[in-house]
Amino acid sequence: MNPEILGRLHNLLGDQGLRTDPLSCQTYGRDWTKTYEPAPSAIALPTSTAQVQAIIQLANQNGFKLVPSGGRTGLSGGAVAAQGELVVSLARMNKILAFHAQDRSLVCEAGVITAQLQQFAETKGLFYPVDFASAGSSQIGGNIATNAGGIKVIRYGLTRQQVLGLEIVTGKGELLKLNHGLVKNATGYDLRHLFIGSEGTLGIITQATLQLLRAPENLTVLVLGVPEFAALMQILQRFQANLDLTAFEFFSDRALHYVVQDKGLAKPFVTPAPYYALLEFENDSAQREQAALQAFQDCIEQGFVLDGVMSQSQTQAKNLWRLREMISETIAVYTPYKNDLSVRVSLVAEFLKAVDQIVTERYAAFEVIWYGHIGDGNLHLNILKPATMDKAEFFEHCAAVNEQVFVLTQSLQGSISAEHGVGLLKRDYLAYSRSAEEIAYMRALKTLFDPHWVLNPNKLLSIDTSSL
Ligand code: 2HG
Ligand code: ZN
Repeated sequence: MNPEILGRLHNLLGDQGLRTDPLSCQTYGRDWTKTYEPAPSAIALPTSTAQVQAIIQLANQNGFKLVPSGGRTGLSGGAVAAQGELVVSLARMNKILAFHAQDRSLVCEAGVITAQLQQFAETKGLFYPVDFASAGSSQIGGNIATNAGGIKVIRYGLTRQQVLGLEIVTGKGELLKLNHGLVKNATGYDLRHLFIGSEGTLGIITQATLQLLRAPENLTVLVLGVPEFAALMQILQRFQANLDLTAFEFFSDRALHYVVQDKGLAKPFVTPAPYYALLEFENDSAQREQAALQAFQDCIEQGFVLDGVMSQSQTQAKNLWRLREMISETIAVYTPYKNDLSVRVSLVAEFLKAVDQIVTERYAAFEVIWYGHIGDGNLHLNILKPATMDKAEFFEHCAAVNEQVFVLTQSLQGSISAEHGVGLLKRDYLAYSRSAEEIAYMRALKTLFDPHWVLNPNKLLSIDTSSL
C-alpha cells in the first residue's frame, strides 16, 4: 500500500488503530483454514462506524481492497487476506450499547465476542441461543456475516433468527440502518436478510440488535451408542415424537478416540459403538424425563441404540458436550480436509450411505472422521492428512474427490456449505448449490452495494474484472 494512503489511514485511526508489523499481519490476515498464507498490507482497527465509513470511502477513491475481520474462526477462508488487502478488524468495536428489557433485545457493536453476549444475556436472566465451540473468540459481526449455526439450530434456528436490526456500511460507503429492532415490519424488501450470510461482500456490519430468549431449564444430555448410520435418524424421530430437542449431534468412534486420547476425556460408557448420538433436552419436569427414558428404552428394544448415558448434573452435561465440541479443535493438528454438507433431514440416511460409499472407495488410504449437526441435516466430514504426506499433495488428492461428493449433494438438492460459508475454499464450487440465474443475481447485488468490488474481493464470488 502506498505511503500516502497509509498516512491518511494513520491520521484517521491513530497509532492504536493501524498496524503493519509482521506479527499483526500474520495474526489478522488469516482465519482457521490452513490453506492460505496471509499477506495483508496493513490492519485497520476502527473504533466507530464513522471510521469504518471513512475507510471504505478511501478504498473506493484509491482502489485498494478490504477484508472485514471478526474473530477469524471461520473455516472457509472468508476472512483471509492473502492479496495485499487492508484488513478491517472490528475488534475494538466491542461494546454492548443498550438492553431493552421489554423487547428482550440488546444492541451491540459488531466486535462483541459471542460468549460475552451469552454471559450478558445470562445476567439479565435471558438466553442468547447461538452457540458453538468457537464462541470464546468468534465475534457477533462475523456470526451475522456468515449466518453462523452451531449446536442449537434444531431448536432455535441460525443467527439470522436472532437479528432484529443491523447497522451497515455498504461497499459504496453508505450507512444503512435496517429494521430498527422491529419484530414485525411488512414494508417491502427486508435488506437486513441480504447482509446476513453475505460474508462481508456487500457491507461491513458495525452494529446489531439481537433477540434474547427465555433461558432453558435444566438442560440434560444423553449420549447414545449407535450401531449404524441408518439408526441415527430413527433415534431422532423417536425422541422428537416425545420431546423438543435442543440439540441432536453425532460423531464416529474415531472422532471419540481422538478427543479421549488427545484431550484426556473419559469415554461416555464402555460398550463399544461405531457411532454416537448426543441429544439434549429441557428436563423441566418428571414427565419430560420419563418421556426421554421411554424413548431411550424403545430405541434399545428396536436395536437403534447399544448403550447410553444421561447426565445427572450440569457438570456431567458439560463434560458430555466436550466429547462433541472438542472434535474440531482436536483434529486440527492433523491438517484435516473439510467438508460441511447438508441435505434435508429426511434425506440424511440416504445421503450418509452414499457418502460412505464414496469415502470407502476414494479415501481408502486416509482416516475419515464423521460428525455433525445431524438433526439439521448437516454433516462435517473431515479427512486427516497422513503425517508423512505433503500438505499440498494431500489437499490436491482430497479435492479430486470433491466433484463426486458435490454431484451427490446436488442430486439431493443439498448444500456444499451448510454453515461454514463459501469464502475462498468453496467459491469455485458454488454452482453445485446455486443456479446460474441465482449466481447472476448475486453478482448484480454485489455490484449494486459494492460497485468497485472493494469488499472481500474474490470471496464467495470471483471478481470478473470486465464487469467493473
Ligand atoms: C463444529 O461443528 C464446527 O464443530 C467445526 O462447525 C466443524 O471442523 C469442522 O469441520
Ligand atoms: Zn458445525
